[in-house]
Amino acid sequence: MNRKLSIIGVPMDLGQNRRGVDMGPSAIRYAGVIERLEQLKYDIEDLGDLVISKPSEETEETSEKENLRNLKEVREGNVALAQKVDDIVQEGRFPLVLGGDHSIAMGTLAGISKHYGNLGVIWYDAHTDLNSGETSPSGNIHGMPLAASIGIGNESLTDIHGYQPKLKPENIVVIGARSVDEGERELIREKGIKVFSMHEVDRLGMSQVMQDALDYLETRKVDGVHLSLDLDSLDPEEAPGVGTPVMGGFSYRESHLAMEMLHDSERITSAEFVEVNPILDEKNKTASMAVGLMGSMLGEKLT
Ligand code: B3U
Ligand code: MN
Ligand code: MN
Repeated sequence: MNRKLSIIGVPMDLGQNRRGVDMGPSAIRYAGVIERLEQLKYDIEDLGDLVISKPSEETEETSEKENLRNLKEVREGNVALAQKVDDIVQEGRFPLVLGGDHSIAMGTLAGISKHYGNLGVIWYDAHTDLNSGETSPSGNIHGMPLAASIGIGNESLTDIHGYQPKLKPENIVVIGARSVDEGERELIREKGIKVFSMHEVDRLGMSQVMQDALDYLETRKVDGVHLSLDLDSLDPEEAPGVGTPVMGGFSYRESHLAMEMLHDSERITSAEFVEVNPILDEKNKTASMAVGLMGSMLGEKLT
């Protein structure tokens, strides 16, 4: 495990239409992320938060036509993030990105994937985020980052950081899916994307699913694994502070196990934790869970 960690916050909430996720990085910091990870003896560099611009009226008009809400600002934020993450990896450090809505995964992956020939991704989410302007029921770009990263969708999203695609569809594993749109289903079938829905987790248990996910990426001979964790993967009863809650999610315990297994695999090379919405949260519970999960992913153990 890389002992050098760089943390960057991305107060982005333009990838969807509920305000509040822009405060995610503050809430995660308030929940003690730096102190928690320092206890694990990491060399931590806190790069602070990126500045995200406010949308203009002109943007609203164009994005409505394309069914891509706040396209210009979402792209700009991701272009800036890609460069930051690129620099972090270049310096030999582990990027830990704090969201913000899930649209920021486009920038994170753009910065990381440049440094890998065959990057793998674990997408831990209630959704598959495989929409494009053509298929999206909402026009929200936070439902599109995985599609954009495999080169599907509007050029200004697919070519962030000047290259595409960032990922091969066969190097993706989705875990926790339970709300998938029709267009996304088609893409999953067409591209053969590996999805462990809640059905598989219920039948096999998290331990087996995680093992299968890691084994699958091993057969793909990936040279790095990025974890993209959307807090809405957890059950909203436990983690209410997320923008798009979907019933029937993971428990905090199951997710801890998943993170510990990921750590023990010694495969993980970067991570992001997204969609914490403190306005909808109870006593910063969801942000605290995010911090707990980061701890497990980075090797925190009781014994
Ligand atoms: N699939 C829906 C809902 C959604 C996706 N990601 C989140 N919600 N967080 C959409 O709008 O694309
Ligand atoms: Mn998501
Ligand atoms: Mn989600």
